[in-house]
Formats: sequence, structure tokens, C-alpha cells
Amino acid sequence: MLRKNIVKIMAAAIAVVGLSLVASNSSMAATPYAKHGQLSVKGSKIVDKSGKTFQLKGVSTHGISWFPDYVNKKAFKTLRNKWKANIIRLAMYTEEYNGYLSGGNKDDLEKTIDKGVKAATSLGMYSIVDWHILSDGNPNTHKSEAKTFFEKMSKKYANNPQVLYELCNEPNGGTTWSNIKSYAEEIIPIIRKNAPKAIIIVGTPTWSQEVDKPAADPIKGYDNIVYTCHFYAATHKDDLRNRVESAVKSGLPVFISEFSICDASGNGAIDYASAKAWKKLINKYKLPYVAWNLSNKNEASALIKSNVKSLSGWKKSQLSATGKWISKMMQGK
Ligand code: IDC
Repeated sequence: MLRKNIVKIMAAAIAVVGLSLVASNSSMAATPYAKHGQLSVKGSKIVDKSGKTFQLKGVSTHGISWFPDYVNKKAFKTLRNKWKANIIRLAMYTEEYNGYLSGGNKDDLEKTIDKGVKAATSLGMYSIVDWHILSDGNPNTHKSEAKTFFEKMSKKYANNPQVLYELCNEPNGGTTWSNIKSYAEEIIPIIRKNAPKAIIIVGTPTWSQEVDKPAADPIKGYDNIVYTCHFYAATHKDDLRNRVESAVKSGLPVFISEFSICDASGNGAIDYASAKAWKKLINKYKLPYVAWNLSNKNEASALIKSNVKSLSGWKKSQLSATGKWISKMMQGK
């Protein structure tokens, strides 16, 4: 009797130890960076330290002047653990209200970027420092400020292989590819001097939609350069999908550094059919993608419902319709 009980107790103890080992293993699951390390560009793909194609997927902040509170480690951890995100884009407007060059506090904005980079880095995620031009149209408008900014950022993050640099969110207003190319050719060497291996993301004409232009005339002489295509599924359909597909087929590394499934105003109705077609294309070529935007602003592209105040740990019911769809997409559902 006694012996039987001892055997039972021992069996139970072994089961408990076993369970806790399983639990600690899953909480210690390797981070994206631990698994994939330094990324680089090979042909049209981003590859990891072992040369295997690696799909970056994640979320962009809203403008960090307006929604700085979402730049926090717990939020990024929720996105990593629950959504399976591995990258965060830190969007810093240059000319919109309270932007870096339009009345925003530069020190505060740089601190917010730093908080975001540090949070992502410590979670083993990648991050993007995004010079978010928009109403300024042509990146050359503020080229000298951009040079100073990227010199500072790339020096600060010179030894951080988890940081990517986005040179100009969305050139528009008639800005040509040759305008953008000449701008990029001045900024790239500044970054390269400090961070020789960092992936650099270059915008394309017409709000980062004309990937056919760099496909025909890529930037030469530098490794690890990728080109943006941005889409809003209710506005951009087969035409843009076909353009992306032929650019990728021709060997261009295309990076979807911003998208949503509503219209191009960042609001309006969701187009689920077009969203599904984009998802299919993205998954077919394992394109890197980053969804706009991490906030509870009352607009369709905001990932969090507007009445939800939590800044992390969101339950499914606290996500907007867009947030639910995008989080499922990232989880491969
Ligand atoms: C939008 C925001 C909106 C903000 C506006 C400022 O969603 O809240 O008031 O910018 O002009 C982009 C831009 C991105 C836009 C987004 C939606 O990169 O900054 O954000 N969009 O309009 N390109 C296409 C769509």
C-alpha cells in the first residue's frame, strides 16, 4: 500500500516537472532575431543568416508625434507573441502637423524612436526607422535635413543589426523615379558608412506604387536595397498587383512597408475580396509586409477599436475589423 502510494506520488512529481519544462521551453521560444539574425537581400528576396528566405511581417505605428503611447515594449510583445509579428515600423512624419520639420519636438521624437528601437531589439524583433514624407511630396525638399537625420540614426544604431532604414515614405506630387534615385544615392552612402549591412528601403513614385520604375532602372553599386510598394486594398487592385508581380518576377526586391485593407484615405469600407487577392500575392512571393496603423484613431485602418484605451495586451474583441483581419493574416490563418 505504502509502496503503491510512493509510486503514485513519484509519477505525479515527474509529470509536474515534465509539464513545467514544456512551459518554460515555450516561454523561452527563440525570438525572430535569435533564429534569423542579420538579414540581407538576395535577388528579389530578403534572406536570413543561413541564406533562407525570411518573411518580415509586422505593424507600423501611426505618426509618433500623435500616438507615441503605442510605442511601448508590452505592445510590441503582444504583437510578437499573439500576432506573430517580427517587425515594427516607427513612422515619423516630417511635414504633417507636429512633424519632425514642422513644429514637432525633435528631441522627443528621437527619444520615441529610440524607445521603439530598444523595445523591438530587446524582444528580438526588427524595426524600421521611417522618414515619413507625405505632404512634402519630393524627398529632395528636405534632403539636407534627411542627411543629418540618417547620419545621426545610423551612427546611433550602427551596431544594431535589427534596424532597417526607410528613406522616404511616399514620394508624390509629380516626383519622378530619377528624383528619388538621386536622393537615395546621396543618403545611402551616409547610412552605409555607419551601418554597412543594414537593409535600406527606398520609396517609389506616386505614393510608393511605381515599382516598375526601379525594376527598369535599379540603384547600382550597393547591396541590401529594397523598394516599396504601398497599397490600400479598396483603392488599389489588379493593376497594382500585376505591377508588383512583374517587378518581383523581374528580380526586384519589393517591400510592402505600408498597407491596409480599406481605401487610400486610411478610412472607408474594407474591401475583403481585394484584401484576399493581396494576401495571396504576398504569400506567393513571401513579400515582406507592414500594416498601417497601430492606434485607436477613429478610422478604418487603425488596428485597435476607437473606444479601447489599452496600450497593449489587446483581446480579439478589442481589435477593429481591420485589426482582426490583419492579425489573422500574420498568424497564417
Ligand atoms: C494617414 C492617417 C491619418 C492622418 C493622415 C495625415 O491614417 O490618420 O490624418 O495620414 O495626412 C498613406 C500615408 C499615411 C496615411 C495613410 C492613409 O503613408 O501617412 O496615413 N496613407 O491615408 N499613404 C496612403 C495612405
